[in-house]
Amino acid sequence: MSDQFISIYQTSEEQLLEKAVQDGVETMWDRKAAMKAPCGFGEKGICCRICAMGPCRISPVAGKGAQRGICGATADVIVARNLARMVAAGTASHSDHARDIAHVMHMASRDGNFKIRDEKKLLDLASEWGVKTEDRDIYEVAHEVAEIALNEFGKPFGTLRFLERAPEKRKKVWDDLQIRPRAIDREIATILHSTHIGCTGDAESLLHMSMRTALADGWGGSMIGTVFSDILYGTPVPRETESNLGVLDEKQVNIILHGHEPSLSEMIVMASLDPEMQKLAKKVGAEGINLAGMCCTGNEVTMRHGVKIAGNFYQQEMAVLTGAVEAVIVDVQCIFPSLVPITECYHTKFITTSPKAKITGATHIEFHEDRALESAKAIVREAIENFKNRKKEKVFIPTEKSSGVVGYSVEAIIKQLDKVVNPHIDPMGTIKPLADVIKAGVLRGAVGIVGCNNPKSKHDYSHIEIMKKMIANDVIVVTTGCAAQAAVKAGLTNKDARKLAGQGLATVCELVDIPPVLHLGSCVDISRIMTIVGEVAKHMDLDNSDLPVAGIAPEWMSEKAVAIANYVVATGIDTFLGITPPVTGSEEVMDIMTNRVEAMTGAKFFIEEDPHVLADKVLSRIEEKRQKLGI
Ligand code: SF4
Ligand code: MSK
Repeated sequence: MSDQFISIYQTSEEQLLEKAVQDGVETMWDRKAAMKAPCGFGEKGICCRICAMGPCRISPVAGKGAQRGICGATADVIVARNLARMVAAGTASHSDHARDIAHVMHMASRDGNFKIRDEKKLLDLASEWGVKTEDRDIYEVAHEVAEIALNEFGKPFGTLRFLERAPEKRKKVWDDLQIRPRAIDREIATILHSTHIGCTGDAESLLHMSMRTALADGWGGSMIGTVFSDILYGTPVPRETESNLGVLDEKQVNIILHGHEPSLSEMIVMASLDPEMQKLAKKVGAEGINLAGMCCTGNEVTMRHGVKIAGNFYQQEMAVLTGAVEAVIVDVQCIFPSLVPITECYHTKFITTSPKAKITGATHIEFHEDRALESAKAIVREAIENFKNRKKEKVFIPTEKSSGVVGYSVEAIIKQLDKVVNPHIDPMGTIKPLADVIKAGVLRGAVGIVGCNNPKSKHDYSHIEIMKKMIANDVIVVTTGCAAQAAVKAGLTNKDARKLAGQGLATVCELVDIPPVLHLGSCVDISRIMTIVGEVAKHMDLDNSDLPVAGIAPEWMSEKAVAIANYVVATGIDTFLGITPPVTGSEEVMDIMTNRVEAMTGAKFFIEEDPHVLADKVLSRIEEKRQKLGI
């Protein structure tokens, strides 16, 4: 099934790139070619421009070129400092996204646009955080909980609340290492301070601080992003969707929703269902409004509303190349500025909505949360009115699309697992069945496959090859972000994909009625993976690092991915990177990441660009862990 997909997919990709040439459009491939060979210093992480005495490019090869920067910083320090700043930027991005969601919850009201959709989750969180709930209006509770969350960003004392959700053994590791993050903003500020000229000059200390900052993402910003989005917009449940550019519809107004935060996209979904908007679409000659998601926004709206997915990160330019998109609506993160010149070649409107991510040349229609639906309608109206400008002769929509099931929140997974016991007699409501099948060896282990697309790797190829190898070897896959969208496109989140699984996994899939690859959501939803791993560890009275599990980022590209990789390792889970990070210029940093960090956190980084070799390494590490556990 997926082999067939890969060949089909390449055909449509090639067709669109040919169309780009005919239409005189420049794509990322033209720009990549113009870039020629990448800068060797940047690639190794040994270029420093932190102060104006530099930039300093140093050569760690003995006797050749500068050995230290002008201030005396070594390759180890420069590489570690650059990496730490990537972690800070990644943590800031996920966490600022979460802050906005918490603000939205603070303004939620019964008669407003933003409502509480999962009251149980809110009440559970309120009791976890010691907020009184009896005899109180649910919105009063929501506002107090939101205020506590907002204080997690800048509180002067204490450490992050969600850390308490981790297994006791993991908390002890964090305490021993003194890497429990304090306030989220504080960790980001501290690491920026420590990487200023003339501050920390020790690679190990920088990587140690990076882990603390990254944990402020995984167990702070990202977890707040996930939990608060569920409370406001609903905890996802499994539902069918379709993915790939074939979801675009020639007869409808096509709107691409791209970016990350669900607040805007939720309102666009509501606005597009509004009878006034539907009527307007008919009036301009369209059969309706077709929303299609992209990147993490795509994941947010598909798992809560079944909105189809146009594609992942790499396909943002491709979507416009179809000539059939009336508007690309974006908020923050992973948006190519090239969408300006490329949309100018067609009738497509490129609409930015966040003051945090304005792009020169785009149409900026600011999304105001306090009049959210009104703002969303204004944006949708722009798209509809643009339908009449579509040039029929420029339209080419590839036919490829796949169906799949998305929306496996932790709650949904537990509910499915209850199917292994008789749900009418004794629903367990716990992760026990998963722990049992892992212990018994029916499943050898579990992996999270996450992250982006990167032109250094063939589009989606590493994601899909690694997923296929995992499931064939009875390793269940959970996936988020653009990797999850690759899985849907390849048909791997389809329940039929159990045909590709080993016997043990196929049996579990059949009993529990799940596909072998579970779509868990967007990048911030990696916090769901941390939660599941933690629950299995608690159930088995183990630490996360004892479990036969791993994190894999086959085609990562963003600073957010660097933060994720660091918090996953700090959480005790091995992380396999399919793209080499810019750290190879320092032997010490490489040694810490791929070796010494294991003695600290029980997990380490593996760097391997060949997806097949990477998959073999994951499988042998999983067996190593099983052997240690005697299972
Ligand atoms: Fe050069 Fe040091 Fe300034 Fe970096 S901080 S640019 S290594 S002088
Ligand atoms: S959108 S961070 S390209 S996964 Fe979250 Fe995709 Fe990576 Fe952006």
